[in-house]
Amino acid sequence: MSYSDEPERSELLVVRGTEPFNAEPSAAALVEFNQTPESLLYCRNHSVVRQYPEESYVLTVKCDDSTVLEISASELRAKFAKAEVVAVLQCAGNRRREMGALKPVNGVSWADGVVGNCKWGGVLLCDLLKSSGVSTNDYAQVCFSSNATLCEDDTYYGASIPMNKAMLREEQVLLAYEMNDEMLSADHGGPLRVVVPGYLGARWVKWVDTIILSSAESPNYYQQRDYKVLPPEVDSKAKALPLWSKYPSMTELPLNSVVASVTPILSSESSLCSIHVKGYALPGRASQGNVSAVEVSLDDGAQWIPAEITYQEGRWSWTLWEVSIDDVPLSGTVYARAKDDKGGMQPKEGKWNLRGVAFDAWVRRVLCELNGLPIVFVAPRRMAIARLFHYAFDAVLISTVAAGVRRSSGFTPNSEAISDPTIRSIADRYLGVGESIFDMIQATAVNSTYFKRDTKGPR
Ligand SMILES: Nc1nc2c(c(=O)[nH]1)N[C@H]1C(S)=C(S)[C@@H](COP(=O)(O)O)O[C@H]1N2
Ligand SMILES: [Mo]
Repeated sequence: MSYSDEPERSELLVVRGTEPFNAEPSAAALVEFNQTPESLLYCRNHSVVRQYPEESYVLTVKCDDSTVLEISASELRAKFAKAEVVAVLQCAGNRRREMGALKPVNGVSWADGVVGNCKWGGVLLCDLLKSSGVSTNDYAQVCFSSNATLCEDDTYYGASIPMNKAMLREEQVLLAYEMNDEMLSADHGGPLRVVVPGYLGARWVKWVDTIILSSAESPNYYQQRDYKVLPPEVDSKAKALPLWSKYPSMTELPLNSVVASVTPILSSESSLCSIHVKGYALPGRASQGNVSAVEVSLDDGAQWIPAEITYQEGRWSWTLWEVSIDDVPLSGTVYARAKDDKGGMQPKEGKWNLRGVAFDAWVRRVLCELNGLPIVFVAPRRMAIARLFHYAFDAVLISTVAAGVRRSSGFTPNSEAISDPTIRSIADRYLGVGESIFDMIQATAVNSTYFKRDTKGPR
């Protein structure tokens, strides 16, 4: 496998590995968009990524070993009605880093950005299978493979889903060729990928070239030996080895929510501040319905404040939420938890497992640095933009007016002008008198194309 021919990637992603390419955006940036733009959609690969031309790309449908249909990707697009679905794609390893903090786990050290809510367009798998004339009732599983390249752990990438999921129209399982109204890019599986609303990303096979109807699940490594929740006592690869076959392959991920950003609004008169908290929530099992409420707590779960749900689009989308809270101390911890339609609730503790998958504990996020997060001073007029391109890592944004930083020459902060001693010490520590705020933002936002492009500073 040679990684010399990979596509260009968005600078808004934090790279967790280059061979294969694995990268995620900050959750703070993600929640600024109802539908995730491609520049903020994570990339998760077990192999090289290549561009395959649509015209010569052939999809083969087989029943066990015998081929029943061969159709090119462009023919597929021309012949069948287009179906569209807004569905959240999530890697099972989302929040693995938090689980790994309980006890080390195996896998890419993902934070909470391996998730994205996109509009997918393509052919319903049930339409294709019906038109092929095969007797789908005779098979229990639909297996997908991408034989295009070798993978890290197998000679191809494969996954499978139960036939009843595939054949129910309302489950909207797609062979997608579009994402967000554009042709699917190579990074996200173009010309053809599987979209399985409600299932973990690992089943959304990219560059799919073969569909096999079978009585058994896909024999592929990623279906049989990975993406399974093993019990907590299995804490080494050696212990896991004889057990993989005894545990079910993952399908749906649990009800979840994440605090994506906390923006404090400070006042020079008070030692308290207001905070604006934003995040996303994800539905759990389809039988439990969708996310019905999200609540946040500032006192370790004693009291809960309801958040406002600002976006939810149908059964398969994520939920965005936000809440403003006044008179809170300058440092502290924000927790969030989600509830579903059937009264289910996100658990306080998440269960540890060796592969670090399906972590669903109440999420916490520290309020202001003051404890560990960098502080960035932002001109009020730039606040919206700063939030939009919230750096590809966590930072606390403080409005320069709220912080008492005045404009002296240009945007050079004058720490003398800062009345609040805490804020002044932060300003001294992070800015240094004489350094312009914008240079500071640029230095901090190393991964932000926006800040890189505009070098002139605020006007
Ligand atoms: N062919 C192929 N399909 C694949 C993978 C892969 O490595 N190869 N990774 C899977 C995993 S684990 C996830 S989470 C999603 C990621 O999709 P994305 O890269 O478009 O975000 O694709 C899935 N489909
Ligand atoms: Mo994944």
